[in-house]
Amino acid sequence: MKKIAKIVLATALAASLASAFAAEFQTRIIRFGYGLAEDSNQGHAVKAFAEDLAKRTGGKFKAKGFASASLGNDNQMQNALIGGAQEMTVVSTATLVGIDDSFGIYDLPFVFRTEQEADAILDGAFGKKLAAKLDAKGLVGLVYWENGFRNLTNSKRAITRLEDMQGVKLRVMQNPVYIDMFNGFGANAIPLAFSELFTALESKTVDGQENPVNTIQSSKFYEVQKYLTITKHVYSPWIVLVSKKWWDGLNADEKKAIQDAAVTSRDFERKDSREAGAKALDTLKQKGMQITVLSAKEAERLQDAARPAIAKFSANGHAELVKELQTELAKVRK
Ligand code: TK8
Repeated sequence: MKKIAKIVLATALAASLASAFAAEFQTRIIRFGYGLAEDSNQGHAVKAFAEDLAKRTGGKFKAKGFASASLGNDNQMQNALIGGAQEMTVVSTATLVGIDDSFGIYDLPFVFRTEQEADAILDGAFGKKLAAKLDAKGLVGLVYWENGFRNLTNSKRAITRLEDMQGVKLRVMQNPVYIDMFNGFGANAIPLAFSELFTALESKTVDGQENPVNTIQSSKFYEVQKYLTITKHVYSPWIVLVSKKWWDGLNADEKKAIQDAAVTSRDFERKDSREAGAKALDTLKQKGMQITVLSAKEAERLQDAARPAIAKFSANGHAELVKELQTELAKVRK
C-alpha cells in the first residue's frame, strides 16, 4: 500500500509540473482603442493582432478594436491605460511628450530618409530603450507601427513655396516640436487632438493639417481639403501600448503571446501601410485633390527653415539623445 501511495503521489506531482510548463491562458478581454477609422492601417492591423493573438492563446484572449477615438483621443487613451481602465491602444509617439518629452526625438524634421532607416532605428536598441522609459510611467511599449512620412494639406491655396505657408492656420499634434517647426515655416500652428480635426477642417476653424497620405485618405480629408503638398517633413511612428497595471497581472506565457502577436501585427501593418501608400496619391487625385511636389530648391529651403526646431529640442536637455540618434543613423546608413 505504501508503495502505491508513493506512485500516486509521484504521478500527481509530475502532472502538476507538466501543466505548469504547458502554456496557460486565462480568458481575457482586451479593449484595444485607436484614433483612425476602422478601414485604415490602424484598423486593419488591430484586426490582424486580434486574430494572431486568438491563435496563440487557443481563443482565450479576445482583443476587441474600438475605432475612431471612441474610447478617447491618443492622450485620453494613454491615461486610461495608466489608470487600468483600458488594456491596449496605438498612438502617435508624438502624443507621448506629456509623459516623457524625449519622445519628441522622432518628430525632428527630416531625420529619417527612408522607411527602412526608420525600421532599423525603431526596432533596434534606440527604439527599444526609448520605449522602455514608459515602464516607469505605467505603460508598456511593445512595438512601433508605421504612420509614415507626413505631408501637408490645406483648403486655402496650393503650397509650392515656403512663403505660401504664411498665415495658414495649421492643425498640428499637441507637441512642441511641431508647433516650433510650423511656426518657423510661417504658418500659424494650432495644436489639436486628431479626433477633433475633421470638424475643425470642415468648419474652417483651421485651414490645414499634416499627416501621411494613407491617413489623409482613410480620414476622408479630401472632402474638406483641396491642396496637398508632398513635404515628407517627418517620419511619424505609432507605438502599440499596454496598460502596465493590467500587464503586471499576466503570467509569462500570456505576456509572450501578446508580445509575439504584436510583432506579427507590426510586420503586417508596415506592409499594409506601404502598399496603401503607393496607391494613395492616385486615389487622392481622383477624389479631386490638387497635388504639389516641391522642387528640389524649395525642399531644401524647407529643411533650412526646420533647423531651429531641431536646435531648440537639443538645447532643451536632449543634446545627448540627438547625438545618439545621429550615431545610430550613421551606422544604419553604412
Ligand atoms: C490618430 C493619430 C494620428 C496622428 C495625428 O489617433 O494626430 O495627426 O498622425 O495618426 O495618432
